[in-house]
Amino acid sequence: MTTSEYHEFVVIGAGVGGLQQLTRLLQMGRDVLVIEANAGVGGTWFQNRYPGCRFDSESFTYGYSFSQELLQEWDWSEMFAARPETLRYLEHVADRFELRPHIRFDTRVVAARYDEPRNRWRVETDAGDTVECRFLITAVGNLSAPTTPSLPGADTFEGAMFHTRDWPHDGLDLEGARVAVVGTGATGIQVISAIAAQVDRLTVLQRRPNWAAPLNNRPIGADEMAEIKSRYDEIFARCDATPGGFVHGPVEERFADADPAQRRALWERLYDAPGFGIWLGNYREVLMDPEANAELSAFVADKIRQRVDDPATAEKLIPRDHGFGVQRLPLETGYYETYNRPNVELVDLSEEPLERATPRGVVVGGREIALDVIVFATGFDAIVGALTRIDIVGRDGLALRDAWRSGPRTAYGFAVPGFPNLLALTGPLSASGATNFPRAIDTCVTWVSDLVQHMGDHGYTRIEATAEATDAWVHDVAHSHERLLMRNARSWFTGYNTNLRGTEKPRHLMYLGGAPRFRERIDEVARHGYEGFSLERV
Ligand code: NA7
Repeated sequence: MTTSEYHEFVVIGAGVGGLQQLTRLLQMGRDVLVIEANAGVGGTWFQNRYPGCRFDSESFTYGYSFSQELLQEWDWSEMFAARPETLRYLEHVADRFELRPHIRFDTRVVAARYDEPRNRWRVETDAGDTVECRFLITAVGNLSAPTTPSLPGADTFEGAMFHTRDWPHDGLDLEGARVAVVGTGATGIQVISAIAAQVDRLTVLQRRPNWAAPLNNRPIGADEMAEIKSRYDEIFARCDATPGGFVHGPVEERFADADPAQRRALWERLYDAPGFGIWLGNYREVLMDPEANAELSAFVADKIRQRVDDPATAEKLIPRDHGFGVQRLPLETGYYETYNRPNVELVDLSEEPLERATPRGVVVGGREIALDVIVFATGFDAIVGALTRIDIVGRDGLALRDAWRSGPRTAYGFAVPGFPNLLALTGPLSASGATNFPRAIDTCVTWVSDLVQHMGDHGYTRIEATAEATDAWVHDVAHSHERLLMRNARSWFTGYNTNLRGTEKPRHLMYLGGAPRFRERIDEVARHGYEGFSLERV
């Protein structure tokens, strides 16, 4: 049965972004419906249930900063909380701010069409319902559209086979199981480290190794949590000041001014310290200058050699095609030591290609490996995929998929010419993909909420990014890549993992100029009456 209802705002997704946007709009007294595909709130933290899933952000920088009461009542148990705790936190937020009545669960948005004469979006769900709204806000997640390689014979495999995002919600007994994990990104590295001791035999199918560094997690005791609570203003101010929105920002000292012994001393300290320090709290030059990067890469390669007993295996785990930190750095707990276990085998797919699945397992390099479980930790169609998987059609029948066929184009990640009143909370070309996500979400929710307040105050009912402002931003985003070695990353940071075929170049999916500059820029746009956007009363 088709029903039609109207809300001023429809928000797609009840993850970290959708929940904050909903809270803010309700505080502003607006009429909002959130449509969520899952049965509960939490987005990424609801969906990803694989063993080992946890933050790489310090827990106390991941929580929302918008409510002092919330900050003071919530205790984090670890520096880097595991998924169940994060999900409990987001459920607590949903309860505390009475968000659930405004969320329609178990409902997936499949299409959205802009009805120009009525200046409304018609949102279609997989339940066959249509909901109309004035503003459509997407909070669909940057890493929520999984990619699974097509493996010949996959349908004949008699064991369990799934993407990490679809890890069975009822859990999976791995005791005595023969398991293969395909992929060694941040997810694969967490899964591999978490399950190696439980399973009978673990086969890691590695296409390319990734650089990884220790998470150095530890519990947060009651005294330390009280101390953190007393410093939240300072902690969030620090996050606001760093390019990545973390407590870690580049050191002031220049790489060239330090001698090799001083560099080594810094790197030893960072390697043993919690979190992303070795990546983001390092000399600026290590992510910009190939020589500085090579020296740091050699330091980390030696760490891998020290931690892995078998020299041949250690060499296979050391990336040769990119330097340290050029791709998103996975943080690990005992990952390299996993390969010292007798029940773990590393298969280098460049030597033994993954040929096919059979009823009993997989064939690599002509040999069959018997398996009970195949786990695809093969990543996501990042930043773009969750949006283009929805059939979004704007003005004059223009489909978002077609508008972005040769790469996403947005004004500041928020808006796309030809798609009036569609606001992507952390869309392509935003800074959020490269930022401690909730900190970027906070920036973006504030900006979007101020925008709709401004529109209401002035009687505007339609907003659309201009083509000129969008072109200029696309150009600025490209420019933001030029200084960084990351520009060549063959990973989800550049869409290389899914969007590119053959000889195409990496794409620009995010602004890499850092969160403070992004914030300055979008605040300036707002100060100038939303320069670069056409605002109309229709
Ligand atoms: P990533 O970082 O995109 O990693 C995916 C991994 O899967 C990576 O090692 C890929 O190898 C590998 N992969 C992808 N396709 C294949 C095929 N066809 N065959 C073999 N191996 C393959 O995704 P994650 O889920 O680990 O992490 C995503 C983000 O989630 C992470 O950065 C955090 O922000 C949270 P490749 O390196 O491309 O050769």
